[in-house]
Amino acid sequence: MREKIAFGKKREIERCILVCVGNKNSALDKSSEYLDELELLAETAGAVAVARIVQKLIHPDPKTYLGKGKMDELSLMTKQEKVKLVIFDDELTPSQVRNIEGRLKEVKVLDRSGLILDIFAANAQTAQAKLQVELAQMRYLMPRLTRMWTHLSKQTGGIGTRGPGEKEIETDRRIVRNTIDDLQKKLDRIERQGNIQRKRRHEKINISLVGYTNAGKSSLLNALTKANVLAENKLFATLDATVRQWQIVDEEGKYYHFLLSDTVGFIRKLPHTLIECFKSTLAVADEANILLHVVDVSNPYFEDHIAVVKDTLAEIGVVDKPTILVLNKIDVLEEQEREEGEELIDFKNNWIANQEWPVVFVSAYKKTNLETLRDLILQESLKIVKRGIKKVQ
Ligand SMILES: Nc1nc2c(ncn2[C@@H]2O[C@H](COP(=O)(O)OP(=O)(O)OP(=O)(O)O)[C@@H](O)[C@H]2O)c(=O)[nH]1
Ligand SMILES: [Mg+2]
Repeated sequence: MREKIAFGKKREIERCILVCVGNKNSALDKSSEYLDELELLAETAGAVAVARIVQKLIHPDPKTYLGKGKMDELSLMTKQEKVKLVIFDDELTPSQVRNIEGRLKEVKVLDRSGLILDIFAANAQTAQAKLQVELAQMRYLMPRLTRMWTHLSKQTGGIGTRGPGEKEIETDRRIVRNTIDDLQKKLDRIERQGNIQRKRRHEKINISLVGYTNAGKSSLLNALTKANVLAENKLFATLDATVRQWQIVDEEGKYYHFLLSDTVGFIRKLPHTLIECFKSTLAVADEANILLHVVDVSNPYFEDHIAVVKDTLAEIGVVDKPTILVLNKIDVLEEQEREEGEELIDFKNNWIANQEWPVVFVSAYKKTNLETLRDLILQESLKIVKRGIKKVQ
C-alpha cells in the first residue's frame, strides 16, 4: 500500500499553474503574498510554477473554486503552457476537485493541503514522522476516495472484501479505515515509548523553539548548542522533535540546565489532519517552560507569520507560555541597510517597544546577538525558579 501513496519519491520537475482567490477589497488582498508562498511550497515539492491565476471573489465558487470565465482562462492556459498540474491555494472539497478535473481534462488538480502533505511525506525521516504523515494522508484521502483503492481489496484478501450489492467505494473506505486503525496502533506504541523518555526530562528547564517554517529554528538550535540538526532552505525540513541539553552559567557561577527542543514549523492553513497526527511531536511546545518564537524577520510577511504561529499554538492548546520573540536573519536586513542606507534602528526600537514579550534580534547564521538571547533566557528562567517550578542546580 505504501508504494501507492508514496508521494514523496524523487520525481521529475513538473510544470504547474498556481491558482488563488483574492479578496475583492484590494487593500485586504493578500493573493500575491499567498501565491509567493504557494510557489515556494510547489518548489519544495519539486514543481516549477509557470503562471499564476488570481480571481477576486467574496468566496470561492462552491462548484469549481474559480468562476466560469476564469475557469475557461485556466483551461486555455494549461493547453498553451502544456501544463499537467494545477495547484490551488485552498483546500478544495472532493466535489470541487471532481468538477475542476472534469473541466480541465487530463490535468492533475492538487490543493494546498495535498501539496503540504506531499512535502511532509517527502521529508519524513523517523519511523514516527513517517507514520504520522501516512495517517494524515489517509485521513485526508478518506472523504476524497474515488475508485483508486479498489485494487487493494485484491491485495489484502480478507480485509474489506466486498459483500453482495455493495459499492466498490464502500470496500475502499473500509480498507482505508482498517489501515488508519493499524497506523494509529503503531503510532500509539511509539508514542508510549516517547512518554517514558519524556518523564525523565522533568528536572530541567524545558525550552522549545517554535515558529513558521524556514524561520531558522534548527539553525538557532545548532548555533546555541553543538547540535547538528539539518537546516535547509526548504520548507518543513524538520518533522520530528530534536531535544538537546544545554546550559548557561550566570555571573555568580550558578548553572542553569536546559533542554532545548526543535520541532515542526508552522504555515498558514496547515492541514488540520497534520496538526492532529503530529500532536505528540508538537507536545514539546506544550511541555515547555519557555518558548523561543523564532521569526524570519527578512521575510516581508513576517508579521503575518507571527500571527499564524500564535493561532496554531492556540489550536494545539499552547497559550500563555513565557515567550521570547527571536527575530532571526537580522544579517539580511543589515546587508540591505548597508546597500540601501535604510535605518534599522527605528524599526528595531519600535518592535521592542510594542511587544508583550521580550524581543531580540539575532542572526543564527552569523551568530549575532546570541549573548542577549542567553541573557533573556536567563531572566525568564529566574522567574521560573522564583515561582518554584524548577530548581537551580
Ligand atoms: N541569512 C540567514 N539565513 C539563515 C539564518 N538562520 C537560518 N537561515 C537559513 O534559513 C533556512 C532555513 O533554516 P532552518 O534552520 O532549516 O529553518 P527551520 O525554521 O528549522 O525550518 P523548518 O524545519 O523547515 O521548519 C536555511 O537555508 C538557513 O541557512 C540567519 O540568521 N541568516
Ligand atoms: Mg528545522
